Amino acid sequence: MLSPKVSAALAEQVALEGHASAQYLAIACWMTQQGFSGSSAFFFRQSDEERMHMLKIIHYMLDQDAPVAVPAIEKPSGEFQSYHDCFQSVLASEQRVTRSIHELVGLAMEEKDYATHHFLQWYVGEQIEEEKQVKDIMDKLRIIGSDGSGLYLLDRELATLAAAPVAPPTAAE
Ligand code: OFO
Repeated sequence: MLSPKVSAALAEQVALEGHASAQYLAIACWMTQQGFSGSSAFFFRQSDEERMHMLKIIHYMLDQDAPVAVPAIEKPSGEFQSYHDCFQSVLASEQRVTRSIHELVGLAMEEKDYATHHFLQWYVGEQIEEEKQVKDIMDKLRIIGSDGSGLYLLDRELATLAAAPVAPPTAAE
């Protein structure tokens, strides 16, 4: 049984994961329009993955008999100045999600909700990986600068990352 505070905070997290999914979908569209087919595939996959993160929380709430209402999703930004700008917005989005997950973990501890605390550990680990992945790509972008051949090679590299399957959402790990 979840406390009303924890239920409300999980519902906000559902909306945030949904926003991240929509944001990555907008980036995938921009990448397609600019001819970056590998990066586009990468962001379509990232969008699917964020949707799975959203569904995983919904399944957890259902398993805990908590009330679930599908929230409105904040409109994503569709305006990007450059390839680099897309990754700046991805890093900002991931850092926002990380802060929110950490606040949720703090709330679960305050409420002595050990089940939710345990459930959230998966997200803590996931955010460490996702932030590292974005920072690694941004490091490469710093080296590449505005070199077209470098961007071409990075785009091909992201195509290989896009090939990994997205795990289905199950509440328990
Ligand atoms: Fe990387 O945002 Fe989901 O958890």
